[in-house]
Amino acid sequence: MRPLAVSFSVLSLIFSVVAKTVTYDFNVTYTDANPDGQFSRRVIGINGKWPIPTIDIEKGDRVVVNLVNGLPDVETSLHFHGIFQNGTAYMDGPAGVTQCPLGPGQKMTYNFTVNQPGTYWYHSHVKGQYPDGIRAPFIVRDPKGPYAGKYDEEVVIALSDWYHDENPILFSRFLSVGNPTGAEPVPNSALMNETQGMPFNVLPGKTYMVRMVNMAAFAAQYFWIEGHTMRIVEVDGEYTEEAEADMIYLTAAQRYSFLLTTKNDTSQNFAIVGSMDQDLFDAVPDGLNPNVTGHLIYDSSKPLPDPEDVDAFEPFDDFTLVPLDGEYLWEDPTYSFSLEVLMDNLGDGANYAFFNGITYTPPKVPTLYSALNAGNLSMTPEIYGRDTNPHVFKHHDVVELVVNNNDPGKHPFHLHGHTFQLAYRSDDDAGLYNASDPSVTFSKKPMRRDTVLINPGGNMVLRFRADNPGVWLFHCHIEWHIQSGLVATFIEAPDVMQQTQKLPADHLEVCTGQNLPITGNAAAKTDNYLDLTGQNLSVPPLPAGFTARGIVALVFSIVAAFLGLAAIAVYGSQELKHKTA
Ligand SMILES: *[C@@H]1O[C@H](CO)[C@@H](O)[C@H](O)[C@H]1NC(C)=O
Ligand SMILES: *[C@@H]1O[C@H](CO)[C@@H](O)[C@H](O)[C@H]1NC(C)=O
Ligand SMILES: *[C@@H]1O[C@H](CO)[C@@H](O)[C@H](O)[C@H]1NC(C)=O
Ligand SMILES: *[C@@H]1O[C@H](CO)[C@@H](O)[C@H](O)[C@H]1NC(C)=O
Ligand SMILES: *[C@@H]1O[C@H](CO)[C@@H](O)[C@H](O)[C@H]1NC(C)=O
Ligand SMILES: *[C@@H]1O[C@H](CO)[C@@H](O)[C@H](O)[C@H]1NC(C)=O
Ligand SMILES: *[C@@H]1O[C@H](CO)[C@@H](O)[C@H](O)[C@H]1NC(C)=O
Ligand SMILES: *[C@@H]1O[C@H](CO)[C@@H](O)[C@H](O)[C@H]1NC(C)=O
Ligand SMILES: *[C@@H]1O[C@H](CO)[C@@H](O)[C@H](O)[C@H]1NC(C)=O
Ligand SMILES: [Cu+2]
Repeated sequence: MRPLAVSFSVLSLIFSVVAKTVTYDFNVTYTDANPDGQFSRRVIGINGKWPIPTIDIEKGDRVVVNLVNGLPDVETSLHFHGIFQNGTAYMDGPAGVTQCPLGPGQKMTYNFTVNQPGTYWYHSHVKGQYPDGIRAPFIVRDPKGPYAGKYDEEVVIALSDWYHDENPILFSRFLSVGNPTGAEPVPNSALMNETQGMPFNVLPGKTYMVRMVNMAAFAAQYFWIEGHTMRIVEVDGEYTEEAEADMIYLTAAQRYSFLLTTKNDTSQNFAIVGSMDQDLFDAVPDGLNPNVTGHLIYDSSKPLPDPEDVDAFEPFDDFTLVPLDGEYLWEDPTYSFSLEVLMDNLGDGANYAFFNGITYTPPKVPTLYSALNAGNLSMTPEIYGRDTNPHVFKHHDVVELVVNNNDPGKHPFHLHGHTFQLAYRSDDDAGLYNASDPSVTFSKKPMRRDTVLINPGGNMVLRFRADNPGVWLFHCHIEWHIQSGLVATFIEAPDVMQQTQKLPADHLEVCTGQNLPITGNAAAKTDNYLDLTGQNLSVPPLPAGFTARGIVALVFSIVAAFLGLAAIAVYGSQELKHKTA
């Protein structure tokens, strides 16, 4: 825990004069952990430890992460979620987009300055890897910020979900003909600060700035502190006008900071509760405890109460927040488009996710590298490949993005390199967005965030200004859906990027060291950027005449038969084990 405000502001006086460089040497390694106390397993840690370190800096600081992939068998990379990487787009981290993945034994340096205060996190951006443990908060303190004098101490609380099986095993079951409806693996438990029973020792009559981040693979969580009110002051790195809440809802990847004023008396301790949103789960396994409990401890000699049941989950609505800087809605979009969300089966019988009929498939050359090498063809979307789902913006375009959720599930959509304005979000099952519907009204001063929940069967409108040349992914932050293709690529002012950004030599060496191409279009063609022959494409659709429904039914019957046999085999052998044990 941090020293109290007095000593902290003395420190910040010393440090705020010159921005400093904060260096981290990270060797990504396997280790073992048992965070829910139910099951010990292999996890991905850093320098032999798990949980991995929190990055903790001040606004204006430079961060240097010397990353080594110490995993003997798989690739890795780091993404700094919510950090704009303004001028350093190649430091953003997603493999296949802004860099090549680091193969076993490879190293590279991430080096960037951070001029945004707030609560962020960092995680691997190689398919499905962070749920195995490589995820932690990234805090940018703001000793001169608008709320600086209003609290005594800052404290981080990270929520997450946890699986007993490793992601590659779960993934091979998820994206397979044996799972034609695309039911996502359900976590085994919920965690708070990567554990259960987290103690939060407090002093009476103080105000704490609590910085929360949900680092889950899948589950959103409702969060509340019994007997206390939260005063929200920040979401996803954007300050808000103070807003009171009894309960908040954090999707995977969202952040909230709130002020928490403690009581004057220390007669009692209080439960801190996180509860996974079970609407996300297709089937809730028997015995699943969706809740994680911690405690606000005023007096450690007093009992730690169990949480009381709440009757209904009624969390704070983030669309009612107002940005503290009062920024108005961007008017008159110059680039408007929509993304249609759908889940459907492809020819291999597995259930994929689509934006506008495209399931994301990585290109042969990282998209950023293509953009920097394509000369005047960089503004032509086709060169980035059909299945990267490319959209090219001109510098300073006012972008309006409509998302129509044709799926009955909730999805938390995240944009790299920006926060977007939350112009509009429909209720559940509103269908397609209709701009001329009189009931659609936009906020005048919409809140901005980098991750937003879309309602089941609903739609939303997001706006932002293309003022950050780079290549930025837009994707669902449910890791299962990233892996099944719910990703689009936004290429922003590549012409400007060509004039202002240069790839670091050590990043290029990561590619060349694995014989991966560093120039050319999505198909690695350098002679003619319009020739996409040999580009990576998704699995082809179902054969003509086969409806998705048909294959689902067919597969279901096969699977049911299989499951029947498998169940007999499993139960049979268990019976045997019990008898012999
Ligand atoms: C990283 O960790 C791995 C696994 O422990 C070890 O083999 C390797 O030598 C380490 N590399 C560096 C540069 O520390
Ligand atoms: C980080 O980038 C800055 C600015 O380009 C440079 O001066 C510095 O040497 C770099 N540091 C490392 C460790 O690469
Ligand atoms: C949660 O974990 C972070 C990172 O390790 C730590 O700084 C913080 O103090 C913990 N929070 C509480 C309430 O203990
Ligand atoms: C706690 O005590 C302070 C100082 O005496 C007072 O200003 C404040 O209103 C009290 N808070 C509560 C919740 O009673
Ligand atoms: C989890 O919390 C909810 C909300 O209070 C409650 O209804 C439910 O019974 C709890 N479940 C378990 C297993 O404790
Ligand atoms: C894309 O192409 C590269 C290079 O040929 C290959 O290594 C990679 O596996 C392909 N990826 C997909 C998803 O097709
Ligand atoms: C693009 O650049 C190439 C060579 O650099 C040139 O031949 C071509 O005319 C340019 N095309 C346009 C549309 O500017
Ligand atoms: C959109 O809303 C307008 C105004 O209510 C209505 O006339 C029109 O039919 C709607 N369009 C669609 C496609 O529903
Ligand atoms: C990036 O920096 C430029 C100034 O260099 C600024 O105008 C722009 O707003 C910044 N964009 C973001 C997303 O930070
Ligand atoms: Cu999703």
